[in-house]
Amino acid sequence: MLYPQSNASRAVLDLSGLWSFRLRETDPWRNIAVPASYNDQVPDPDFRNHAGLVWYRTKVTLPSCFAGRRVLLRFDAVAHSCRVFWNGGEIGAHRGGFLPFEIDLTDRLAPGATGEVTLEVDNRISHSTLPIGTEGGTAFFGSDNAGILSVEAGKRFQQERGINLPAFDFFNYCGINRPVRLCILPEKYIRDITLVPALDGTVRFEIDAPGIPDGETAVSALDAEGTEVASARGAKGAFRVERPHLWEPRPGTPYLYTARIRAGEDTYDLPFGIREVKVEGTQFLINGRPFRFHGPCKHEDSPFRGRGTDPVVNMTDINLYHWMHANCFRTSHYPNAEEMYQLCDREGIVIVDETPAVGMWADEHYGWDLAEYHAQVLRDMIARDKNHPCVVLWSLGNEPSTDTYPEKARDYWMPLYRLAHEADPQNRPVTLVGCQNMYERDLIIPAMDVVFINRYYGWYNLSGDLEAAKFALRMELDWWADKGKPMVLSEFGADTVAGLHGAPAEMFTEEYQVEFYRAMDECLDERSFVVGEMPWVFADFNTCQGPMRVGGNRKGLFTRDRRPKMAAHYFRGRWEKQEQDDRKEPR
Ligand code: GCB
Repeated sequence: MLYPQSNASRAVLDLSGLWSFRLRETDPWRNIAVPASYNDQVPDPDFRNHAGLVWYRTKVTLPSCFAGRRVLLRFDAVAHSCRVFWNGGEIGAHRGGFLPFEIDLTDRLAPGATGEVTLEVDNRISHSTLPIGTEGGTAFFGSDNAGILSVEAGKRFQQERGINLPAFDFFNYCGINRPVRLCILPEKYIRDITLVPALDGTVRFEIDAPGIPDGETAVSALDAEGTEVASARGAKGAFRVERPHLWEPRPGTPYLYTARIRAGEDTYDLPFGIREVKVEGTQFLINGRPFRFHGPCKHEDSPFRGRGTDPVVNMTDINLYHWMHANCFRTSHYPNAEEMYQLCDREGIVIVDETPAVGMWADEHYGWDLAEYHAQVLRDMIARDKNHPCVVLWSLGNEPSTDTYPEKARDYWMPLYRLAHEADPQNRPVTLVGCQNMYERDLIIPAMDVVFINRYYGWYNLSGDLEAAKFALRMELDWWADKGKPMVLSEFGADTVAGLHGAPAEMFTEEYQVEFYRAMDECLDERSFVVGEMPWVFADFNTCQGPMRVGGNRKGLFTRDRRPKMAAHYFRGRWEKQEQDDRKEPR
């Protein structure tokens, strides 16, 4: 699905602003800002902790100058599922809170007329949503005191009120988290574009424009100055850019071309980069050169907006990545807003794109009926993000159980692994992010193109003892060393209260966070098959309440309002040096 665009043949009307909102069907309507999570916009625990349906409503007018045009109502993301009503009648529904969907309003909204759109949004999480809710089981953190009569009764009490606790460690921010727009297009229009660039400048293309003859379809490639450098006719084929400027994941060099597509009356400008991603032996290659991932994982989380999209927050965050000399992040634990990928295309930051399959750590989860829906989400994510040069790797999910029933895990994940390869026209490498577990029993994580493992030696285990943590990590790395795969330490971190200091360094102090990273890095630097480190996490973030969380998850290198802790300075120095080394001689 193409991102909305205003150009010579298309217009976009942004429906951001104040909408009417209510938590219960019987409540009076009140104001709420869109796009943003609703949870933090009202200082009322009902808003923060609500589990169930909520309603949004607004008026939509189509200016009369758009007579004869096709009109699509596009939602970039509504968490977690919703039904859409037009003037009271249901016109569509969508499952999943992190990917876009659109509804055709052409026959419903006449030029010059006004209609009313109402959304019934469901934020409940369960065994059939991604991410996963507990359905009365153990929350992500905290003791479940299984078997104690009164505690079990308390859990049933929660469940009867529709409350499933998140089986994941981030706040269940919900609502219309991303922009809503009216897209006004020619009656027959370009529905999708696929580009597959190669290093020699050849770009294969396919244009999906239903009802428009191939003869009326063409593409021209423009360089960064807007000069045409290649062209081709037809809906499918290839063009060749001579002496191409490559898209490189380095600040200042992510060269972007534009594919200007024409089909009938419609036109669409799609930025693209020429770059190649490959795994060879224990190396991850971008444009044939070994690439080392260094950048913290990232949540969509900020004060006031919750998980709501904000271009200023995005820009600030990416500039902090540049400040740290970070070159990548993982969209932990769901596909991010499309604006972020556009920004990273332009800024040369690499993205590992992850589905919202998080919280599948319960041993029994392979018995749930999720595989088909998971496959759909994976397909949709790839369809949305396939053309972005910044996306170099797909992540099928985060930290599922893979060691209790290794065969069941294999039967669940391998079809998804194959699907990701088939669905991606650029055939990027695929991974699944592994939990700290009995890795020697695991059949799945070692089978991925790149091994991504999350480890908390020195934090959740061997707590406070960094010598023991190093000993254990080295022992594990020995085990991975002969698997012949590139590896990334895809999470490691320590909760740190900004401003809390200690000599000697103890857990939760800024000094401990730095010592922790220094200790882990010492082990990683000894291994050439380790091609990256992704500290957990970029910034402190909001999460569910629990005895191990004081005002959210504090493992940020930055506070939630983006002030650097000492560890941010540590990585800034380390990654600047790595950046210089990488420039000098490829490993
Ligand atoms: C993990 C999870 C991440 C958590 C993190 C933590 O392994 O992947 O979602 O937030 O640990 O801080 O515990």
